[in-house]
Amino acid sequence: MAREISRHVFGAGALGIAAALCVVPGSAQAEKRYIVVTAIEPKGTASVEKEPFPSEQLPAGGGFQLKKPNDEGRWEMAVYVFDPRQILVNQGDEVTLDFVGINGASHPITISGYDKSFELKRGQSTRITFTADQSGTFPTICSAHQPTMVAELIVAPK
Ligand SMILES: [Cu+2]
Repeated sequence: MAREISRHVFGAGALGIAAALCVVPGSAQAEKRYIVVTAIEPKGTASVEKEPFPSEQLPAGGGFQLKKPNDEGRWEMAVYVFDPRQILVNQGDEVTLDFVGINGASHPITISGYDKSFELKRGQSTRITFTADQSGTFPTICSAHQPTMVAELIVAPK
């Protein structure tokens, strides 16, 4: 039935039907999306005996955490990030982002373009629900841990 209608409307054979089905405006169904976004701090440690403590400065802003060698000569490198760092949804989707604080006491977070600001604390989950009505790329930023703690909310146009 659908094939007959498509042939009638587009009259271009099998390839035409496939192309037409992909580009019919408004055909994408809005979905409910639930995505967990964790605030985490991957770490690496080393001993000065095997790896010298780095001498180069890292960018300021709180995102990079380089700790000097302790009494045993062990030093540590860490970085605050979101996981995932890119969140892809479709325009029109009803999106719930469930932010979960795992590492770091507090994260002041803003989703620019969608006017969402909140503080995420360790041990808490903060759910942000909205309709992704604007397409584009919207930075999601923790102001306490820059330049590393940035995720992109990418809303693909309908
Ligand atoms: Cu943070």
